[in-house]
Amino acid sequence: AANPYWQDLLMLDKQLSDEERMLRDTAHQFCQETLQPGILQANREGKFDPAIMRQFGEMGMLGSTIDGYGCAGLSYIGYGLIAREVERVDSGYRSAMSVQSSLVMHPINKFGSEAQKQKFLPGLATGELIGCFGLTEPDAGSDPAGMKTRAVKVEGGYKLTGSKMWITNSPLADVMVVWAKNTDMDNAICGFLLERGMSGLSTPEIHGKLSLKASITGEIVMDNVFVPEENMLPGVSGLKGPFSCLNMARYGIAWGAMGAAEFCWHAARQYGLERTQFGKPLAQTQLFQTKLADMQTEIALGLQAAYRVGQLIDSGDYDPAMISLIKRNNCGKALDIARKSRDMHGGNGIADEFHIMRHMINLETVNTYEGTYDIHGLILGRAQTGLQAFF
Ligand code: TGC
Ligand code: FAD
Repeated sequence: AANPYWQDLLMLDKQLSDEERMLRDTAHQFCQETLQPGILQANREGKFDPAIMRQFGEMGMLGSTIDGYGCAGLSYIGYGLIAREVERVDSGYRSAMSVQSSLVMHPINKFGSEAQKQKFLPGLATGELIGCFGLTEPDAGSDPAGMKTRAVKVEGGYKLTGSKMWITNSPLADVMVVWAKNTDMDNAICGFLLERGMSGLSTPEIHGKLSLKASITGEIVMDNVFVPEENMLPGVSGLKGPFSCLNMARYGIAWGAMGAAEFCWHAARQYGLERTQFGKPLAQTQLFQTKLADMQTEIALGLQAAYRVGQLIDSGDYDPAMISLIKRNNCGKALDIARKSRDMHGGNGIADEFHIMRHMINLETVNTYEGTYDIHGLILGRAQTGLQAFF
């Protein structure tokens, strides 16, 4: 008989508190009952239903680490456990949840004025408002310092001109956290809260994506958009503004990628138990078993690492390099696991009903956004040698 702990040999379950286990189980049930049944069709049609944001809101899954303003005030371990369950269904749904939480609500909460918090956080927490985060540009991806978007001081505010590319949820967003060089502050990068309806602002959808199809992605095009002074984030300037948001989102991705990987691992195991070739179950062959062992190992280690970083974030002792370590490792390993699982499913592996190839293709994006695999390697390289090799 199989070891009863095969899914959790390092017993992460026992490291969690009763509340954390309950949170995980509630998130699991919601994701499996509410999100999983519709994902096949959503992915086929390339559609993101904004009602999902309101469902996340009802479940307390938006801005869940924030205290007050209608948010749940969870620990970062709790946030990670949620991300893992959402991404077990689809990386695009986890994207929607983590952009809203870590890249929109977190900067407003951390760097915003009280008036900005009151105005935006409660609506973002319920999902009535949808937010997005504009850092990347057509000519500035891995190197956001090269951004061209400018904020020029005018009476009562700023005029923003430029364009942001590959922005999750921008076509649906009511509020957009946009990072721009402030010409009034020696071109320091500042954050601005743009609102739909501002003159000169448009958010065209990007079509033709083969990955993350159940997530909507677009541009933010700004042609002299007037942004009132009170919509500038007062609490930060410089690249540490956007990067400190990315720390939180990247941390959630490290958990989320393990959720997608677990789906692919469990499916491969089940498929191997049920599928017979050459007179015996595939799961009884040596090649199949060592592949399953590799999956089990990387997932158990990846979850432990994410848990450890969560503890350090919760105790205030974290360093961004440790987040690069788990974002890079867990995304890269999840992608490898999904590719292996695809192979182990044979021809069925390419059928969308089996969900494996969707996860695999999604993980290509997850391995690229929020700092590519290689960029996080360079961050880790710099952190141990003191030498930067970016340029
Ligand atoms: P560098 O000189 O390293 O730093 C500039 C300033 O920023 C500070 N800093 C950080 N602060 C907090 N957390 C971090 N992780 C930080 N990293 C750097 C740093 O201390 C410095 O502060 P100060 O006060 O001295 O000025 O800047 P660099 O230009 O050399 O950076 C290089 C590099 C490669 C590390 C950086 O550019 C990078 O991380 N590039 C990757 C870009 C990226 O991740 N883009 C993500 C876009 S958003 C997205 O993908 C959302 S997908 C959402 C979804 O759907 O889930
Ligand atoms: P590039 O930076 O051009 O990199 C191309 C290749 O070159 C990569 O392999 C990279 O690792 C490599 N490379 C780059 N520099 C170096 C170097 N110095 N040394 C060695 N190799 C190097 N951005 C946002 O701001 N908000 C969002 O909501 C958002 N959502 C996204 C959603 C999707 C579906 C996708 C695909 C992207 C999203 N992004 C978002 C953008 C994402 O963060 C960028 O795509 C990512 O940071 C990489 O930038 P790039 O695409 O310009 O690639």
